[in-house]
Amino acid sequence: MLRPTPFSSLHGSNRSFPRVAVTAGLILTTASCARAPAIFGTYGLAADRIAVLGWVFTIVGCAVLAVVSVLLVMALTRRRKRIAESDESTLEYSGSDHAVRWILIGGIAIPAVILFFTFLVTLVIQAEVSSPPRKAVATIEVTGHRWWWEAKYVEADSSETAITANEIHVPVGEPVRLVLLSADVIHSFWVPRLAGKTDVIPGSRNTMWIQADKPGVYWGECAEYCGLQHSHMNFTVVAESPEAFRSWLAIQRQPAAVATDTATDTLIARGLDTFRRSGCAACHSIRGTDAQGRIGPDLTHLASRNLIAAGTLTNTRGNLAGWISNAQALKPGSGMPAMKLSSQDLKTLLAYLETLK
Ligand code: HEC
Ligand SMILES: [Cu+2]
Repeated sequence: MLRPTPFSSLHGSNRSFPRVAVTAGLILTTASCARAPAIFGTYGLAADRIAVLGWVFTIVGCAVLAVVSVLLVMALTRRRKRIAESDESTLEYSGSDHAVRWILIGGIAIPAVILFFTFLVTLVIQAEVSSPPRKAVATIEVTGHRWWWEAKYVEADSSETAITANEIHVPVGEPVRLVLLSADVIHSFWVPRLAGKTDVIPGSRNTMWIQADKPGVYWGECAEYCGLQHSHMNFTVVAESPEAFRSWLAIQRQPAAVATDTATDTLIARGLDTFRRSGCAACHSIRGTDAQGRIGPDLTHLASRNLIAAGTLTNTRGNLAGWISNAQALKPGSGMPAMKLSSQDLKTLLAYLETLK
């Protein structure tokens, strides 16, 4: 009888290894199909040009790989010529002459031409995307925080400034200038379908521009690892008609709908009171009230946003309740502490927050 060796289990797993590898490979490839590769489906001038650059490099790279592979196969399979004793010296001489020519042309001249060509294409496209085709219609100061984005619409009159978080509205078909600032570490601002990445560096003001050619909601993310919740540092760019954009901006400039003493509904008035008593104002601002905190997102128009916590949750009553009660369970390490509120306080708070349209 064959006794199982200590390695029998290993043999078993070895045999199933190809199956595991194929399954894992399939899962990975189908997972990547869930969303079309964003950099090739572009909706903005800058991203278009970058996609062209991507294609040029892909095609040139594939062509070089194909030619080199064919040469390699030829070199491996070619049979060596037998060198006759008598004219060994002459053959050797012509052989090395041949080799030198291969090195000069194939190893230096052709690569130099290819590299020069790709360098030129890069320079041209870099120049094209460095500035917008027209004067930007708005300037937005975007500040990266661990782990969310603040967007401030810069106006000549600072009382007109609108501040929001993680949802940047822009007019469709118009270039918008972005000034990128960081409150802590290096982040990177990236909306793959609209433009290339730009790093967000503490102490410096990097600028870029974006333009969306079609109305829609474009997904953006932080593209520079910045700590525990880096993968939950997302945002959206909402491109809408210039009229819709202007009316959105007009609302965002306004102070909160229900300010300090105008709350007539008792539930809502008690909610604002809960907000004050619970220490939320230490970190959050609600313009039009005495809440002036600057650590977390401005909540003046919280109810107008589709997502909260930098794209982590949809903005529903249930998610808001869960977020406020235990943000640390939903986004561990985030700057928002778990707030222990009584169910009555939470109810009034939610009623108030829902008025912040
Ligand atoms: C110590 C500071 C701090 C306190 C206190 C605090 N928050 Fe926050 N809050 C934050 C930070 C930071 C974020 C951003 C978290 C993230 O997305 O990573 C946040 C996010 C939020 C958001 C999501 C906003 C958005 O648009 O994504 C809501 C809503 C919110 N807080 C409500 C409250 C309420 C209500 C209270 C009081 C019961 C409160 N917070 C107390 C720091 C604080
Ligand atoms: Cu980041």
